[in-house]
Amino acid sequence: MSDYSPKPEHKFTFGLWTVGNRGADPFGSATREHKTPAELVYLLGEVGAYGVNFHDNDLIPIDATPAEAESIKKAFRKALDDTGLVVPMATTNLFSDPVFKDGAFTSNDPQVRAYALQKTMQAMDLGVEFGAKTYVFWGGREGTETDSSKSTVTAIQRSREAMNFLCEYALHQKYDLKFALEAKPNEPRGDIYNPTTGHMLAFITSLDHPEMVGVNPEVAHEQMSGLNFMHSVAQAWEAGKLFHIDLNDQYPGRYDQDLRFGSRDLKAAFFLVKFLEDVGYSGSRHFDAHAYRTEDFNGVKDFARGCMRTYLILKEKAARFNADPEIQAILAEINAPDETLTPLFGKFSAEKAAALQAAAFDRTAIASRGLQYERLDQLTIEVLTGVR
Ligand code: DIG
Ligand code: MN
Ligand code: MN
Repeated sequence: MSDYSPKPEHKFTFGLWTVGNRGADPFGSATREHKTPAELVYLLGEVGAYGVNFHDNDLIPIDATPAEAESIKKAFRKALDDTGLVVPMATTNLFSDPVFKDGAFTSNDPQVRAYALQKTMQAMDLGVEFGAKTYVFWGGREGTETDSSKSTVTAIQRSREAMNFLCEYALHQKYDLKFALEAKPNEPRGDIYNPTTGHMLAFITSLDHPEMVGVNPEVAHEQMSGLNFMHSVAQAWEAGKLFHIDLNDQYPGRYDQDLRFGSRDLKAAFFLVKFLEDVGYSGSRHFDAHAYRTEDFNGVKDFARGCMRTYLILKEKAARFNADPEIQAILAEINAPDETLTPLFGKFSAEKAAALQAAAFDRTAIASRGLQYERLDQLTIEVLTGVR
C-alpha cells in the first residue's frame, strides 16, 4: 500500500475560510460553530497541511479594535509556531461588507474605490507580516446585476488603474510579492468582469507591471463556464503565469460548489494532477473548498484529509500512466515525427514556404489512419480504476 499521507513538500494549503466554513448556504443557516483562526491552524496542523491562507477579515474582523487585532494576531502567530504551518498566500475580502455591494475597484462610487485601495494596502501589509509571497485578487463583487449601471470599458479601466496602483505600492514597500488574479464568471447572480483565466491573461498584458502579475485559476470557476480546467492551467503555465491554483470540484451547470478535490470529476482531476506533476509545478496546492453542510469538525478534517489524499492518489496514478509500457508505446507511435517534413516546420523561410506549397499530400491515406485514442483512453480509465 502506498503512503498517501501529506508532507510539507507536497505544499498542501487551505484558506482559513475553507476549514472555517460554517455550512451555511443561501437557503440555510450555519450548521457549524465559529472557530478562531488559531483553532483552525491547529486543525490544519493535525491533518498534515503545509500552510494556511487568509483574507484580511478571516483573520482580523473588519470592526476589530487595535487591541483585539493584536490579540488575534498573537494567538495566530503562536499557532503557526506550534504547528510549523506557513502562510504562502493572502488576499483581501472586497466582497462581504455591504460597502462593496456595487463592487470595489469597479464601483461607481469613488469613495468605495478609494476605500478598496486602502483596505487592500492594509491587507497586503498584514499578509507580508505573516510571510505571504503570493497575493490573490478575486473580484467577488466586481461585476453587474444590470449593465445599465456602468460602462464595461470604464469598469475594466478602473480595474487596471487599481492593479497598477497596487503593483506600485508593493514595489514602493519593497515587498517580495507576486499578484495572482482569480477569475469567476458570476457571483452569485451578477456577471463578474474578467470571467475566465483567459480573460485575466489578456488583462495582465495591459498592466504597467505585467511581470508581477499572474493568475490563480480555480477548478470550479472555469468549469462553471464549461471550460476544460487543465487547458486553462496549461495555457497559464505556458505563459509563465501560473502563480497559484485553487483546487476543488464542481458539477457542470451549477453554481460554485467548492467541493472536495476530486469528489466529482475524477478523470479531469487526474489530468490536472498529471499536468502539474509532469511540468514540475512548484507552487502551493491550495484547496479552496469546504465540507458538506452535514459535517461536524471531524467531518471537516475528513474533508481536508480527502482533498490531500486524493491528490496524492492521483499523483501516483499519473506516475503509473507515465510508466505504462502500452500507453507509452501508443503515445510514441502517434507522436512520431516525419523526418521529411521536420525541416519545413518552425520559423518561416521562403524556401520552407516553397517546399510546403510544392509538397503532395495524400489526404485519403492520411485520414485513413486510426489513432488508437479509444485504446489510450480505456487504458487511462484502467489506470484510474486500479486494474493496471
Ligand atoms: C473564491 O474562490 C476566492 C476567495 O475565496 C478568495 O478570495 C480566493 C483565494 O483562493 N478564492
Ligand atoms: Mn469557488
Ligand atoms: Mn478560489
